[in-house]
Amino acid sequence: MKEPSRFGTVTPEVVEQLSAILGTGGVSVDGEKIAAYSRDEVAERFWDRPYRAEVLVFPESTGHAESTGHVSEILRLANERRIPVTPRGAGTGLSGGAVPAFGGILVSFERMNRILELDTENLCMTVEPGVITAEITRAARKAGLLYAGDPCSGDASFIGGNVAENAGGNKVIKYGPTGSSVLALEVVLADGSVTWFGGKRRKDVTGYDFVHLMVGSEGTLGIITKIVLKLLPLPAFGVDLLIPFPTVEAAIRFVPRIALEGRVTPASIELVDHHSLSQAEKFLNTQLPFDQAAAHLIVQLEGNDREVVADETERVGKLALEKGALEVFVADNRSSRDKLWKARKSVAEAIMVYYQNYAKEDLVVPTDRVPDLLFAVDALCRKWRMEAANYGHVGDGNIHVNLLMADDRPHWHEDMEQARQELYETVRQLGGTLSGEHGIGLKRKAYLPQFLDAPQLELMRRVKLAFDPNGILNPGKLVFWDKKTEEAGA
Ligand code: 2HG
Ligand code: ZN
Repeated sequence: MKEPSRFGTVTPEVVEQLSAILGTGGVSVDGEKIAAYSRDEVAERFWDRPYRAEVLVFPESTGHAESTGHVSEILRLANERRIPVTPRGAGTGLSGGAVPAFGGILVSFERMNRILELDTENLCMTVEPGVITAEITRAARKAGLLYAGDPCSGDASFIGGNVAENAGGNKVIKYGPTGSSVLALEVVLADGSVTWFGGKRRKDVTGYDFVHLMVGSEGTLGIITKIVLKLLPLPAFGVDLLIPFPTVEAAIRFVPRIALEGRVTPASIELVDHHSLSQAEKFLNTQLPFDQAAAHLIVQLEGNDREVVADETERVGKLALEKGALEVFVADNRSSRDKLWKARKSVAEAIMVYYQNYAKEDLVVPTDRVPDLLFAVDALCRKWRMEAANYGHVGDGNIHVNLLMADDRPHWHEDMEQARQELYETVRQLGGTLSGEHGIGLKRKAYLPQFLDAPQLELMRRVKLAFDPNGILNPGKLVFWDKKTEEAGA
């Protein structure tokens, strides 16, 4: 990535100006601190070099709820001086979206962390981007309401990052990804001006749908400073079914039967294959039933009528056994449900602990092609002497294929790149796409032209230019600034 010449640098004078905006406590040039904040969950060894911001800033909400505080002033300064600005949430991202590819100013939202309003009349909540996702869930629940976003990293991730990447998670089949819960956004544009997209409204065709253009735009179009989230009534009853299968294919083939024959829409249908489960079990020092099975499905059912939920549980359970499940375990109390989900949500972290060289993928294919994808992954692993852990949101056709190397071969990175390239080609042929919920970021950008055609890449460039004429907002991510960077894959 070698295109930094169009950017200004962070001089001591710029640091002084930033300190005048934020106070000295809001600005850091400490090398160690900058290094710690200049990364996300993608291992640094994945990059060809370490990426570092030049200065780290911590905007705060300055007083009353309508103030965008510091962000507007930071952007005005950065835009005048052509300094890159990278927004950062909690650093739980899996695509390098918050990694400052061209140095510049790294904006941490950890001090903009207030829940501003819980509006029970309009069933919505207004929050700042630095609120931890699980706090939103808890605050809604206290009022008998549901915030439906449920990324696996929800205990740590910030809502701003969830919106910027359009995080998915475990309840997408029923409620959609983060974007489906976003009603409105306050956005600071590249020149520091402030606008609201959307409002506390369930319908809106007054102009382009900028709310959902912003969602998933990875900080490349504007910086989000407030978010209005849709809430729903909290379902009164919930049950999780843990269903082991003798083969991964049998588990996957069962998924569409739940809707078609069972006439049920679960809140979640998750897949955990044997290798994934054993990593989580080792990590948590725990054991789930039938853990020698090739795959487990977790099916979550919920509703307001106990009898209806019990009836659906019965139907899905019976159907599963008819379709070859080894057993059906029903978790209907807090501790058994928590144990199940803890195991599911720990797979990603466990893999990072036990493997040094890995690639975490976020592939999506039409649901009926998931078995083909996994056959191809098997073949790929044999060819490249790798292992795979396959798990994730099978109800959405979104599988986290994790390519793992048990050895520490010297050219691991080259092998991994080749394997990823081949994997992506298979995904493309299956009618799938590159990322369902983790985003493109730095990690997948070079592969975008495999999935988006030239007119679309050009359109993205023009949209970017309209929002951010100087290209200062999270440069290096999602959009090829010009034909030259596209050809260089940067
Ligand atoms: C999950 O579903 C997360 O567990 C992380 O999206 C997936 O790291 C991964 O592979
Ligand atoms: Zn996921």
